[in-house]
Amino acid sequence: MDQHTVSELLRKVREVNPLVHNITNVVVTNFTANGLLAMGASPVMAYAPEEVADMVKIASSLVLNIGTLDGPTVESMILAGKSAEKHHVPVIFDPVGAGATCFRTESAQKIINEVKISVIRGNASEIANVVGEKWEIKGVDAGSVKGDVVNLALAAAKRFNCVVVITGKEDIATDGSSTFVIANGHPLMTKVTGAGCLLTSVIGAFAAVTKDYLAASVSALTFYGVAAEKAAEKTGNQGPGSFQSEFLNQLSLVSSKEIAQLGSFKEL
Ligand code: ATP
Ligand code: TZP
Ligand code: MG
Ligand code: MG
Repeated sequence: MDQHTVSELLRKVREVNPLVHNITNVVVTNFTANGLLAMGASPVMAYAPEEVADMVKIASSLVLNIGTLDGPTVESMILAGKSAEKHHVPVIFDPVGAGATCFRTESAQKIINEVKISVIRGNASEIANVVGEKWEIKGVDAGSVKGDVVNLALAAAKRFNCVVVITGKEDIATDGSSTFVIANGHPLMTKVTGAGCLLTSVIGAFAAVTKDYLAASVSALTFYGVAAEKAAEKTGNQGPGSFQSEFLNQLSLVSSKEIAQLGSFKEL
């Protein structure tokens, strides 16, 4: 794939305006809805066991995020996930904080075992902990990365038979055979809570318009990273508050032409 694929999938998202059903955490709910709206998708948050299966039926993708999980919400996620499989809706999973507590690790593994997942996106520690490696994690933030992130992503993709995305300074996306490294992004992203969670939902928007979930992931990562770079260029000396609102602006403003100029990824 090349920058043209990214531009074309972004154009398609903005044309189709896909409904992305999110079961996410209380920290990032508003930021996620605004980010999806800005980029040209249509967000809905719905958690009740009485309605999740019906909401998934009319959605184009389902995003599951365990950032502020509790027992009943995990059960809702599994109900929604089963409905997604029945209705051929892709599921994108963010195992926020896996490894920080046993409840998070075990809930993440339960969701992966019971739901057919198309893409898992997390920081290196979260992905390591879901595959049973005990990499250090500080709450929801990755600890210092000590292992080989590409091998970790490959192992996870093969184990779970899905696309795995590991983010950080550089992002990795693999389906277990083809692997891409995406260089776009900006360190100010680490100063905005929900930067990772919104990215998972943005992958959901791209996965709604193609069945090639690796291309969807690489496209989402490139688009998102370019938006971050443009926001930093405009507001970088003003601090995270201005950066956060300009980042939302850039999710709506980044054009196909800018992706062709600024997008930076390579296949390993
Ligand atoms: P963590 O909680 O460990 O920060 P996260 O779930 O917030 O993880 P990130 O890894 O921060 O997710 O990724 C979110 C976005 O921020 C991605 O697009 C990623 O490329 C970008 N990003 C994160 N750190 C950097 C960095 N140091 N330089 C450039 N971009 C970064
Ligand atoms: N605590 C529980 S969920 C959450 C925090 C701070 C948000 C994490 O968002 P991200 O995208 O992983 O930074
Ligand atoms: Mg972060
Ligand atoms: Mg995260």
